[in-house]
Amino acid sequence: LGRSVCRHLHAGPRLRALSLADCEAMNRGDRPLPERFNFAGDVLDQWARKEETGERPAGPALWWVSGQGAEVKWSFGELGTLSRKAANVLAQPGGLARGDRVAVILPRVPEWWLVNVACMRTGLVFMPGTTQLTAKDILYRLRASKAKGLVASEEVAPAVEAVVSECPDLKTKLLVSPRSRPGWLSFQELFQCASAEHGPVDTGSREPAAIYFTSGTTGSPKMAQHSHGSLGIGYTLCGRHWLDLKPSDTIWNLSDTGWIKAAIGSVFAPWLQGACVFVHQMAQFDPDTLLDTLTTYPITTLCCAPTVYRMLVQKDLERYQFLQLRHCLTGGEPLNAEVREQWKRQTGLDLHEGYGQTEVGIICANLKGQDIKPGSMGKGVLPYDVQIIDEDGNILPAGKEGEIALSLKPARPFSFFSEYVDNPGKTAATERGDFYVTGDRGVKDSDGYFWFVGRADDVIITSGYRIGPFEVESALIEHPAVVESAVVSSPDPVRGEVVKAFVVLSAPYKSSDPEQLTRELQEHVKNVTAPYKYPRKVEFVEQLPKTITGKIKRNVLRDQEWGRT
Ligand code: BCO
Repeated sequence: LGRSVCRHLHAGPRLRALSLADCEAMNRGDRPLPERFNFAGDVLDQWARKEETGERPAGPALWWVSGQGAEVKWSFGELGTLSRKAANVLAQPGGLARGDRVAVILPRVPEWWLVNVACMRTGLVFMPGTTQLTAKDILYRLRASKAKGLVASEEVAPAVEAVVSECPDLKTKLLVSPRSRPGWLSFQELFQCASAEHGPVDTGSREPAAIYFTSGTTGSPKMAQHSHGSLGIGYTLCGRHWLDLKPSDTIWNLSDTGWIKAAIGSVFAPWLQGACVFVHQMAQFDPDTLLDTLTTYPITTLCCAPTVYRMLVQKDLERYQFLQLRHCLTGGEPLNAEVREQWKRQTGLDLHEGYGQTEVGIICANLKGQDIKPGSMGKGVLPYDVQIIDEDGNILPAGKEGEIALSLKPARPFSFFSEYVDNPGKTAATERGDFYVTGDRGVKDSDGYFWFVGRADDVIITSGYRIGPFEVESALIEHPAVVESAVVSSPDPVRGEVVKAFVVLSAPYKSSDPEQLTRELQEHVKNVTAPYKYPRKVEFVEQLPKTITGKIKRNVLRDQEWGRT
């Protein structure tokens, strides 16, 4: 794609008088959200103009490397031209129109960023998914969302083809691959001949922009919907004060394209600040490749899950001379004080933890320049008023454990998700009195620092993923060996916690070799649902603890795992 960049200037960028300072004022609550907002038109195209006038230093907006010699470097101007071409592909011949939902299941390839921006330009609702999704996951997502379009890579195509006949709403399938495939439109071919003339749709700031699927204790993942304003303006202060980015910075955020952390760290927060987003495709995560990359490329800012840092501190880090690394961030799961200390000792760099959720973005963080209390996830960040509340919605005093909650007064913050689509009951359940409740438990100390305690429900937080036990139990029950199961978290030195399944076996399997059966069940789960959810520990039991009404008591098993009474 890099070679096909047209040097002529973009068509009709609609520049509004919306500055970074305006966005910051909105984040602080000092200014209302504008009626209309489109990140591509109002932010990205402004940076393209600043490149032309020299107000932004020369340097890429997106710098992608494959790890096998291929490289793409796009300025904001080039990103503008190319994403306009992509927008034209989606609109025609893709036949997709404003408000249509589009599932985008791509690995970390440059096209993911193009399609993302193209969806903003055309007003399509972007629905990212990890390439670990299986046919069953894809079917659920396409049907639940009534997606009209799908953009996928070759590795995902067979899973899509296996279920597409059950998705009557899906009318467009675009394949991102150098090869064509029957039944698919070729994104690459259409892109080559697409026009670079496209004016962004004048989207409303509260108009739906993206849907993220999130796991809960019960049922299938929910569809958390975000607006153009919540994503495109909501991360301004986070980009400046947590990520500490300037236009001269280059950030590498490792998150998979399927998670909101990719939107935060690899799209909105960096590009609001005019910084460069660095991407290493890295099909399979490898700590050595990560360290080599930091010594090869001028990455100033690194963001990855605590599990990654836990893996990195096991290496001899003093052997590595990082080229320009100056600021390190982490989030998605709790960071141990000990890992922070080891990273600091070996690299001289602090780890700045952020805590957040798909629904509301970053809630607490150790901002640059703030004193860090090891083990704490920092203080509440704007635009949020973060409190610890009790079961009746009352604010608890410092030092008291309760649920982490965000004030809905004087108004629901604009950076919140708008709703769980088609699920008013679950949307309403996130509110308690004047607060949005996170479902996480914590403590606020007398200095205003927050300390994570754990989930208030059965959701498992492992390697930065949030996994609903029900999804794993549903996968296990499809295996003939499983009569019933209970899935809970279990401690793990590298991944923080892992998924553990307690399994009651059916009679024919009771005499099976436990190790072999464990492997079989693990493979089975990896095939039925996204592999990152598979139980890394399995224990076979005669029966599960239950309430008098027959409900499985996961808490008893979880307490047992964690050595709690
Ligand atoms: O460990 P195993 O090898 O036994 O299993 C791994 C993979 O090998 C396997 N797998 C992957 N694709 C497969 C497959 N198996 C079969 N077929 C396939 N197609 O499944 C297991 C996946 O586990 P993993 O993803 O944890 O892999 P890995 O390589 O150990 O990666 C480690 C991490 C730390 C890089 C990875 O876990 C990770 O990226 N974690 C971060 C997740 C994240 O970004 N979370 C943020 C969510 S958004 C948020 O928190 C909101 C904040 C505001």
